[in-house]
Amino acid sequence: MFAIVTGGRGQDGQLMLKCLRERGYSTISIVRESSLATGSVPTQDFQFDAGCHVESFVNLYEESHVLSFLKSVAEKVRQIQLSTGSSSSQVKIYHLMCEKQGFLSYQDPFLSIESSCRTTLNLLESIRVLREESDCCFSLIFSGSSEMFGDASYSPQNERTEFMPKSPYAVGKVIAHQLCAKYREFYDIRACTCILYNHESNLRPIGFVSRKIIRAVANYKLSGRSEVLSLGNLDAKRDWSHAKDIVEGIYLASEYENMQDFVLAMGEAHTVREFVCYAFKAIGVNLNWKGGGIAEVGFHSINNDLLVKVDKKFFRESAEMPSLVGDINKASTLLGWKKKYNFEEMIKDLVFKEIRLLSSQEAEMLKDSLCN
Ligand code: G4F
Repeated sequence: MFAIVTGGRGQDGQLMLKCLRERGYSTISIVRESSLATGSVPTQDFQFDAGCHVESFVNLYEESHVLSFLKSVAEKVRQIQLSTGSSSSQVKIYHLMCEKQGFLSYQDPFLSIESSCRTTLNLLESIRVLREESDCCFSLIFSGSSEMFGDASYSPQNERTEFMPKSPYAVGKVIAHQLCAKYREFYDIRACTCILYNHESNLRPIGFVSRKIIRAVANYKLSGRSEVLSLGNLDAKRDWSHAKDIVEGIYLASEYENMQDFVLAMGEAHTVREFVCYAFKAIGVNLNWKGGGIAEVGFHSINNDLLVKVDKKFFRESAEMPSLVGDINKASTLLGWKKKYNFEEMIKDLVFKEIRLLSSQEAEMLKDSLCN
C-alpha cells in the first residue's frame, strides 16, 4: 500500500502520515524545499520500498515536475510488484498542503489561490496522463475547508450547500474542489474533497486560537503565575474537532470505493469563550467573567487571579467568518465515521498534552543547563 502526502510537515500532514504508517503504508511526504530535513533525498533518488517512509521536495507548481515525479512513483511501484509478487498498484495522494489561510490570504492572494488550484490541477492532469501509460492507479484526496461556505445563509452545511467564499484562500479551495469533481465525472478519475471544519491538535502553530489558549492554560498550571491571556472576539463561534478524528475521516473517505466528497466536522459550534472555560476547567479552574465587549475579563473564581482579557488587536472586524456548522450525516452513514472526542474531551486532551510537552521541554532545558 502506497501513499503520498503533500504538506507533510503541517498538522494534517504529520497526523495523516502517522495514520498511514500505523496501517502499513509506504509513504512519501512532500514538503517545502526550505523544510527538508537533513537526510531527505532528492525526489528522483528515493527508494520506495515496501514499508519505507521518505521525505522529499517536489515542485507541485510545475506540471512537468509533478508528472515526472508521479511517473517515477508508478515505475517504483511496478518494480515492487514484480519483485514481491504483490498485486497492489494503488497510490493514494493526500493533498493537504496550503499557503496563506483564511483572511491572511489577502496578503498574498496569488500564492494562496495557486497553492490550491495549480497544484491540484497539476496532480489531476498527471494522473490523467499516467492512466494511459501505466497500470498504477492513483487517487487524489483534496483537503477543502469550511471557509468554502463563507457567508452561507443557513446551518448546518452539507455536501450540496452553495459555496460563498469570502477570501482568496476560500476561492482557491472552491476551484480546486470543483476540479476534483469535474475530473472524477469527466475522466472517471478517483478524486474527492474532504471539506474540513476547524480541527485542532498540539501541532497547530501558536497563531491559532486553540493552541494559544491551551499553551496559556498549560503555562499557568506549570508556573502557577497568571500571565493574562489576551484574546480577540470571545463571541466568535467555530465548529471545532480533534484533528485526529478528522484525519481518520479523511482516511475512511480515501478508502471508500465509490469516491465522493464529504463534510468532516464536529457538527456543533462553540464560542471562543466556551473554549477558554473548558481549557481552564481541565486544570480544575473555574472562571468568573466580568464586564462586556472589549472590557470583558475572566478571573479565577477562587483566588481572583486575572486570567483572560480582550484586546482589540486580535479582532478581525469585517474579515471575521460567520459561525458555520458542518452536517456530518453523509460521513457518518456512508463511511461509518465515529469521532473519539467530543468538544470537552478534545480540549482536555490538548491541555494535558501541552502540559506534558512543556514539562518535557523544561526537563530538557534543566538537563542542558546542568550539563553546561
Ligand atoms: O484559530 P483561528 O485563527 O482559526 P480560523 O481563522 O477559523 O481558521 C482555521 O479554520 C478554517 C476552517 O474553518 C480553515 F479554513 C483555516 O485554514 C484554519 O484552519 O480562529 C478561530 C476564531 C476566529 O473567529 C477568531 O476571530 O477565533 C477567533 N479569535 C479570538 N481571539 C482568535 C483570537 N483567533 C486567533 N487566531 N487569535 C486570537 O487571539
